[in-house]
Amino acid sequence: MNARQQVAVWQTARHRIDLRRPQVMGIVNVTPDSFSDGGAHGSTSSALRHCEALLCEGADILDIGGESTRPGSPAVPLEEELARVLPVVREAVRLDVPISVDTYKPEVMRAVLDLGADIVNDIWALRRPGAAEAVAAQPSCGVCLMHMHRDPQTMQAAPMQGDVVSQVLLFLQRSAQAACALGIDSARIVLDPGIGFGKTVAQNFALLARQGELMAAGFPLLAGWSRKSSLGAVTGVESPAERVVPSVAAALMAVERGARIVRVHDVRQTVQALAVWRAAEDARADRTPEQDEEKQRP
Ligand code: 9MG
Repeated sequence: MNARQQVAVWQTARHRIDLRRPQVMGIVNVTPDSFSDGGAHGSTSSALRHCEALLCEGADILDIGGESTRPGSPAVPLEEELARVLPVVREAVRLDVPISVDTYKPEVMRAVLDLGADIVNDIWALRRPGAAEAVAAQPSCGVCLMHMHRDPQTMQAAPMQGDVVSQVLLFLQRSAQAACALGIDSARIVLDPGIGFGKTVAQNFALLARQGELMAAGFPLLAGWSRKSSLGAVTGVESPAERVVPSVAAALMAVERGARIVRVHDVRQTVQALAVWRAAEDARADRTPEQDEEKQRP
């Protein structure tokens, strides 16, 4: 299955997201320990200002999270995560844009879906007890199922072995099948290779180089390269906040290879890069078969 044959809509609680155009998911960290923004959006009002700023920059979806997924970062207690995320989600759902919440805890999933959130973005792919049931219980919310090797505390200690692309594909296919078996409609599901989650730099780039193989699962793909350490490794840019150009380059390459959603910190720059990509795509689509034949004649 190539990019043009992919499913064109992501069904979420309040929005049917049109995936014919690549979607930019803006990251809103409500964490004091966030690896890339130093916790600048740690309070409700600054998080909401950040939501509004990302929308002005062209974000199509907002992804709000209350626990850092940086390798080695500690798990946040349930009450703390609820206290960080709920006040932000309660206001963000008024912004007339799909609201995604990055969580693996079923209690948080239920609470944010009750507040009107549209999407659950789960780095554990609904493998934590009760998570799949929490999502299945909502008639139409969207869900992103991500591949992760081990867990955020231990994933870099022993990265994956063998052919990472085929293993990730198999995992994503099985995760989607398990979700569908619980009654989650396939139109609600998006898959994500989980860049950086228990993979070496070479394995992350293999997932980008061979991203087309992941399309065989038959679901839209989300790619999250933004500011990740693999980009630092190949560019020498140490500070995550300074990895804007590498992040935009990776997002663009992921879209070129078929990703339909990119999860990014730097929305404005990504939107601009994708406008250039789209202009070229539109120009290609405008070409008639006759014009193509004409061009090929000597
Ligand atoms: C929460 N989070 C951090 N990185 C991510 C990625 O690459 N994909 C998704 N879906 N979520 C992520």
